[in-house]
Amino acid sequence: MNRASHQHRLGGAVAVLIALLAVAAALTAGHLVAALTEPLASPYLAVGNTAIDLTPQPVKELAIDLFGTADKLALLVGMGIVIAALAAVGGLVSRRTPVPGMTMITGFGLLGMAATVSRSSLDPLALTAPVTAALMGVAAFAWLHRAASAKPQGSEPASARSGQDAEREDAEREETATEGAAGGRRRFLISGVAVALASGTAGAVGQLLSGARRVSRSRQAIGALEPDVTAPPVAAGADFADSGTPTFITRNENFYRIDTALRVPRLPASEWGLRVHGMVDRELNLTFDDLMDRRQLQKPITMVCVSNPVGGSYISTAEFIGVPVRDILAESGIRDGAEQVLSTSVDDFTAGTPIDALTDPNRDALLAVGMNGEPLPTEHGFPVRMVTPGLYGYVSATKWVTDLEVTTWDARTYWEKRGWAERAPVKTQSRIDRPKGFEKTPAGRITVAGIAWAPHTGIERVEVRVDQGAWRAAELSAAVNTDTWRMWRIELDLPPGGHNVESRATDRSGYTQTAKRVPTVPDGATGRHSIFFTAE
Ligand SMILES: Nc1nc2c(c(=O)[nH]1)N[C@H]1C(S)=C(S)[C@@H](COP(=O)(O)O)O[C@H]1N2
Ligand SMILES: [Mo]
Repeated sequence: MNRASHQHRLGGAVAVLIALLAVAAALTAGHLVAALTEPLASPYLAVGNTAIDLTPQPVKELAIDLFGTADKLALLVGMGIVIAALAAVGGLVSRRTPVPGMTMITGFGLLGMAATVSRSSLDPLALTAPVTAALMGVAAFAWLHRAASAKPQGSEPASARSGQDAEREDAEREETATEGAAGGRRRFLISGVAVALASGTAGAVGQLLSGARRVSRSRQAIGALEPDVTAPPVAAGADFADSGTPTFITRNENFYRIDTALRVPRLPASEWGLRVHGMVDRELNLTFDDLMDRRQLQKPITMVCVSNPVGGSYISTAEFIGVPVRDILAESGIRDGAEQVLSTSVDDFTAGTPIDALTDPNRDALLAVGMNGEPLPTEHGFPVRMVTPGLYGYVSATKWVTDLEVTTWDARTYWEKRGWAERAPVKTQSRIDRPKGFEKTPAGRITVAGIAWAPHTGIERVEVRVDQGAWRAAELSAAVNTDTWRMWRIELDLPPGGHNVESRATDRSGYTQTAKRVPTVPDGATGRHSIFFTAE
């Protein structure tokens, strides 16, 4: 006698919906608890950060090539799709009993806990987030499953009935089934909406608590910054923006952004602290107020990313305000044999900067608190970051910096472990901004314009040539300081047709940028930028 057909089996759509709702409950409950304990332990982010850490370097580069600065958004969306697909499978294999789905959710909970534990800097309290997520997911799944499987009242298990009785009851049940099913549906509907609402609320509250608001209040409280040593005003002729170059100062919202942070660390100034230790005479522990009490400089500095390809846009200039790193190192003292300062961010990024560059009285490496007159924007390192003129960002510009360790070159950093160079001075390069590649311009007189940079050395000359002809010197914009980019432009008279234009920069050490093309790995791309366009 086969009674299995009487056992309730959920419809596919309902099963998938239950699983999706349970996963939403798990993720949002975890997010809320993480907001109250350790925001970086939010399950979604913990998994995403672990995925970033585990992704092989070539795949990461491919992702950056494909998605550019939207690579993290792409990852989050991709994760959402994968999680939803897994949830759908979990729902479909649980149509008769909730056990397979509950097992899957528990399994993912354990993975989340492992991901959290593997991030060394997190407090043990951070584990409460994945634990809550798992418990909530399992509970929601079981509850919704029961609601959806609710049978008409009064029916008994098939095994307790005789064959005849069962047949009669089944016939009777046919009549009440419609009513019973409607009741079950209603119960499932109410439960589902309740879980969805609770998840939405938990997610929203978690988002609010997790710091965005506290940080914006903290930024507002600091207000406009007043440096002790102000930079001379930027000369009017410092850019050729009307000829197509960028403006000399990049607005904060246009400043390029590169970091490994899936979620921007949100650290109010009151919770920030800097530990200076290692090969020092005196360990220092500074608060934000301690830093604000020290001498602050204002200085325009051009920052460049080592991942900037020839002709690329990962270069910007801001007027930074901050305490010279050399002042802090003078306070702590540096012991013999020290070679680099290993800086660590609140989210465990590390960079290693040569001591020479930081203590050089002529190079204003800063612990920056301000960018273009306002406190650092959150995504550029609020409340404090490093900026070092002349060195690529990955070795010198740690955002959300909380730890400086004076050490030797033996200590290896985030990007060094991934195949990038130990030392990385910015290479002398230039870029053509107008015309754009494959642009059509009117034949005759046209202005070609662009930027050139040799941070901390300074630009001496930029030359341009068309169609492999003779190099001609371009006009340079007013120099601001040797630590910033220089704009250039040149007027050409061109016959109709296709043309190729190239630029090359020479710095104040006499070095002319090489034509040799090398990729960004391991210490920065070289090669001439060249543009093909049509005059007609
Ligand atoms: N905490 C942290 N700081 C960081 C990074 C990072 O990933 N995390 N990236 C570095 C790199 S590679 C560069 S080029 C600069 C970019 O700074 P920006 O985003 O303000 O332009 O920050 C540096 N500081
Ligand atoms: Mo970078």
